[in-house]
Amino acid sequence: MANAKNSKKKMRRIATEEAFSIPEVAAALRGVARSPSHSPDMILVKRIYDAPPNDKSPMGVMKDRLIDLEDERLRDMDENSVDMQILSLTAPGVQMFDADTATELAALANDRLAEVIKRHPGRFAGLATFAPQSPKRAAKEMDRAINKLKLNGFILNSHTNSEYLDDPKYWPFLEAAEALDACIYIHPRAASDGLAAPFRDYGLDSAQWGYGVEVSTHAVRMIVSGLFDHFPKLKICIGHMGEGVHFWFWRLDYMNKHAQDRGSAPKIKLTPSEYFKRNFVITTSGVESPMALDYSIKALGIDNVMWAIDYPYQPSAPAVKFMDTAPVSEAEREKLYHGNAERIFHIPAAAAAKAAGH
Ligand code: 1DF
Ligand code: MN
Repeated sequence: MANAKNSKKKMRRIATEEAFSIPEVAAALRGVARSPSHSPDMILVKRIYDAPPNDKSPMGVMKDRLIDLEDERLRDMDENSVDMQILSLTAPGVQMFDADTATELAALANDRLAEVIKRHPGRFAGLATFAPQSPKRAAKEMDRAINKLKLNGFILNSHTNSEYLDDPKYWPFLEAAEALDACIYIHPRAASDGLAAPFRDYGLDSAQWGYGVEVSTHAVRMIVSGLFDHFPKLKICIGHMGEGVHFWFWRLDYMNKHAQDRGSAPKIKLTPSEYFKRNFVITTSGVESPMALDYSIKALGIDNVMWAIDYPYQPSAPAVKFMDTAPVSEAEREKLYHGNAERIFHIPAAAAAKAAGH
């Protein structure tokens, strides 16, 4: 009924790139932090998982904020009227561990995720993690995560040991994700070995610049390799306003054709921008620019953009303010805030969830 109270009711807010961890994964990352790895991920891994005990710096307290699911996090959500966070195991996930450790910890993280969702119906959904180091076991875990744990999709932190998803060795789990109709969110980690050197200075390793270069390169490799001719229904999500990929549509399409004609790129059925519009969705995580949002909606369509905060790495209040004040119609805001996330991640609409007693 459209009374005054209802018309003032806040739009449902579903935040789609929200990070968490579990103590066991944090402990294993502390082991990585003390290992001789040269990955540029080590800069962040050391700062968060091997912080001195009384480090009260923003990164020093980050581990606690990641592991907390039901205390400060829920208060922050309540204070900002964030109805739901779609949780994902934070970067680099299990991708710096050996295959057996990664497979075991992925299953444990997924179990914990399913438990917390059950304890707080309507407040959390979850993207399952998996170990790309062991593609066949990853495909099995994907099946368990969707069919048994009822999770909502998958998270992958870009490259694994500097290899990308266009490598056919990873295809068993892409086939699984496609068959399960479950979207894979490709989240950043620091650049792969071959890309890494210029990102080691000036804080370029992570969110300032390196993350975007790493994930946009990953997405473009997938597209121009012809991967989506093998998996036409595979859905991939990328954050940070699409990591800039769609800014390059015209040039990508034009130059890919030349690369194909020269024989340096495989022949593919569609243009790169057509694959991006068909197989990708994006989120606004960590990009609160109305101009970038406007371009993204025009380039990709209103059905392909979802709101995100990137809690706890980014504060919730400005992300909410950005979406509350974005220059779009109310019908468009509904899609950005929750409608598209409900469709892509198979989350019951609020009314349906209530009727089912959640
Ligand atoms: C940072 C940013 C760290 C994002 C993240 O996970 C992360 C950061 C380790 O600023 O250090 O997910 N982000 O998505 O922008
Ligand atoms: Mn993030």
